[in-house]
Amino acid sequence: MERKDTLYATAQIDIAGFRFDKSVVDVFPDMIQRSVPGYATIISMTGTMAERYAQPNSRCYDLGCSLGASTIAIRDGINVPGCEIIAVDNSPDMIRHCRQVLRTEKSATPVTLLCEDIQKLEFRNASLVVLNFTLQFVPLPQRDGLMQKISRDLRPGGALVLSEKIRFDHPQHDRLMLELHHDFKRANGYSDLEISQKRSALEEVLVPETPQAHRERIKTAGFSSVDLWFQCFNFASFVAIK
Ligand code: GEK
Repeated sequence: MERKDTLYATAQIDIAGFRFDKSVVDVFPDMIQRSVPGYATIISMTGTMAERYAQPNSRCYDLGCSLGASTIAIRDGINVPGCEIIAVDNSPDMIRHCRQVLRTEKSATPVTLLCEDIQKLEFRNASLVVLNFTLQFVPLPQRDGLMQKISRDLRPGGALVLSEKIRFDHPQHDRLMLELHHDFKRANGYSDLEISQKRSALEEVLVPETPQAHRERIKTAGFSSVDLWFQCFNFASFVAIK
């Protein structure tokens, strides 16, 4: 049964930096649903992207797969023969649990699960690379290199789906989006204490960038086009084509 996220419900004296450990894994589906506006839409449309962009006899990568929600959507969307999905996460607790989740789901498309840092990968023969809320956890100076590798290895006509928490240059607009996100969390049952303690835990761990910064990185890396296909408050998803 899915457990409710109460990790930040009681006051903590010292708030440690957020980590994807066993305590997070246990509540992850509830946590992400109640924290990320549009999460269910983004996951289901990731399947729609797979339907359109997965090429026969190619690989689809799900980077930062957590418990496999995007992996399953990709798997359900693929309708060409000979595809393989590579799902990657550097949290051993996530990978362990994801393996159990995937075992209960049957499909003709094989999934290889890797417990690895996505920065160490090559993306040979990829037709689709999905980064759903993962790039935001990669240290800033390393994001350009990762994007360049993805662009270099993608097949022509291949696609990148990048979903992120974003920030805005205009301070008033940034504040408004932040407040609307907090309203969303409050409406989903999180208290002010939970919201503020989680915010502290993520402070130096999740580093959002502006939509312009994402577009520039993606274009500079060599993609032929990039645009937003979804946004709700300070959460957005881009699709880029090589
Ligand atoms: C979903 N995509 O449900 N290498 C590999 N994994 C990483 C790295 C890294 N360098 N950094 C972070 N992660 C999922 C949700 S969650 C988003 C993704 C969130 C992993 C980390 O362990 C975690 O499982 C995932 O990226 C981010 O569609 O919790 O806000």
